[in-house]
Amino acid sequence: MARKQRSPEERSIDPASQQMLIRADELKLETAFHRADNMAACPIGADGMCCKLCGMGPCRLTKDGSTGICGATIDTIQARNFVRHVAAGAAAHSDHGRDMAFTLKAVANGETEGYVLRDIAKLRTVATKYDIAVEGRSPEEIANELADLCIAQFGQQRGTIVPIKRAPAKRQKLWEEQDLIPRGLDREVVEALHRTHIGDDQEVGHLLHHAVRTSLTDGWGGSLIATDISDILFGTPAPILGEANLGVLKDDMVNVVVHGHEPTLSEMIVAASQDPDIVAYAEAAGAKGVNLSGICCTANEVLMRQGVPAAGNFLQQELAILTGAVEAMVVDVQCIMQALVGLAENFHTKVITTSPKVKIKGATHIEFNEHKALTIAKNILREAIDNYKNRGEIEIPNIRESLVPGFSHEYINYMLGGSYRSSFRPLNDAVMSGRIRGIAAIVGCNNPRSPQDYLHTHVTKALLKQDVLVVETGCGAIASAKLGLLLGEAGLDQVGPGLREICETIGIPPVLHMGSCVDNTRILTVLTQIVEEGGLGDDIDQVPAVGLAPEWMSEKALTIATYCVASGAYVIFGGSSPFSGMEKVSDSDLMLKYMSEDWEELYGGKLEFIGDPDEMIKKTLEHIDKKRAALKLPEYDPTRFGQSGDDRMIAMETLSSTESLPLAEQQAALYGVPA
Ligand code: XCC
Repeated sequence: MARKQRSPEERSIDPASQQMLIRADELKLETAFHRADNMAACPIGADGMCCKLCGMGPCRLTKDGSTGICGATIDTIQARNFVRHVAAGAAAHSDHGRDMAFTLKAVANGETEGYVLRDIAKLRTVATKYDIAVEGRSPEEIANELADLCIAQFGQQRGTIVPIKRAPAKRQKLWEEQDLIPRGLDREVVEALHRTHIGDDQEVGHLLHHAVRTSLTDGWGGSLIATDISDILFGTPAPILGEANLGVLKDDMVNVVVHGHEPTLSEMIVAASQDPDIVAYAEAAGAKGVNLSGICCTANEVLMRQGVPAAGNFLQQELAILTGAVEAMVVDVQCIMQALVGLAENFHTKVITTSPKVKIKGATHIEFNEHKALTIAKNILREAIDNYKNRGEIEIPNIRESLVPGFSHEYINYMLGGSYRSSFRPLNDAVMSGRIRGIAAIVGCNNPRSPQDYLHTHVTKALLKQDVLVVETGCGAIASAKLGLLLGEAGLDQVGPGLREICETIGIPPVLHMGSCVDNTRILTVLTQIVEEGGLGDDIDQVPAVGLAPEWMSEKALTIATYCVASGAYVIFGGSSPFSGMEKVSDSDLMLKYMSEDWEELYGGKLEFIGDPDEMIKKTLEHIDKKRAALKLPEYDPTRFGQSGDDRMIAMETLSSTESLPLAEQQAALYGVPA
């Protein structure tokens, strides 16, 4: 029997996506939205009660007390599956960091083509944090030593990884006491695989302890390395004007969409697209030039540094191809759907894989290597330009929104404190006074099982009204961008009075775009700096802050959740728990108990899965208020704020309405005194 298909409006709240979903139906083509409707999730897998770790199974467990053929209980199976998810996510992010470290090393040795050490200040700051001497040394010497130190973290066998020292002192001590500090990045991932092999670790608490240690190799290891080195090589982000949504594709230019996660190739494609030879080559092909845009986190990387527009988030990768206007989709690693190649066969679009780690059957493979980066980037663009003549009928939704991304923690520090006294003091003060009730980090993916962008933006908008400052990364940030929430003026009438006052005073949007998924480490850095500034506790678990991933789907998201919990954060994920089976068949659900009660006791943070977005909002505010009360901060009261910002707005309106009057009368009107 054919399964019920959702309408485009039920599949996405984004009008550009809806338009492309209608086009897909007209062309009788499938997308992830269609496949999600056609295939219900496997119920046993969805409950986390399937074990396929050996050849005696797969074992499908459905009742309390049932076990796998080896005798493994449901709890053990769920914990083992969780450890493997976390290890995969940590491996993905950390491997990204490893490649960045190798690139830094090659740049320092002058072995690459097209790269420079762009942010020397950040290079010196990071090096100093790791006790690398900087005075009297050339940037190349410092970069060489920093690269060696970063590379060594991966293969280190004993001791503790160095980047962990970036966490608050109290948190480091807690990790040390609980034997949680990773010994080496690769070692923990390998041990996670070993421990979950048939016949190894089978105690839930012991397995989860290693899941937490493995997750720390990501947040306070590989991802931190990836973010730092990206900034050193391509510049630390600062606010820049950009655009988002499918309407950024151009009907008269060669459209090249970069998709995946790593900035190394995409940054070179940006440079190559401006090369006069490439522009002339595109013009000779009858186009006005090359128009670059991005999808997923590669989009975030080039958006926040170069202002390259984002064509969309995870669920728009297929929709971009459906426009018929994409000459090449150039992919690197992670979140790339295999379906792209089959879909592209209905159009002229070339899917070009570039990573030595990722090939897709039917795609064109042009392997990237940093030693010939610019040459390879130009070759890829020539391939796209050659394809322009094959373009057929196109339909580009005329929908795009402006945004201001690029809020690195360095920029937040600068914008709050100014050039001469960069500081988080004003932010801490605003939280302490209650102008800002608390902070929410809303991050993560799209998931075709829920309406695209709805949960992200519903939760974001509700929290802004409650004076919660929102920081975002990944596909969640692109969702808010498309809705206009990442603009200074736009949407300020929809935020609470205290937060509005802050946004107007500093001149920031109510939602701060902090980058890609590896850049969740920027959020950890902000939280650490808030703690170090003083007044909001001496560890991250005391800060009135919550992390949310309402539309998560990737294993990396579970890893991020786990390192955030281990760092002290309350984390709320959308949907139901991928380990919810026991809840259904038994009164005791050990996994859920561990992730909430036990983790809260151990780390001060916890992970919960909440399907209802209004419940997510309620729990977020309750947690923020609980943390405010524990810090003895004034109870949140929106009526106390909003006067100064609004007065200024009224003053400006008064000024413009009295512009034609003599100065004395203008002043009289402004200050409400007789002329
Ligand atoms: Fe992938 Fe980073 Fe998720 Fe988006 S948000 S779907 S992981 S691209 Ni990280």
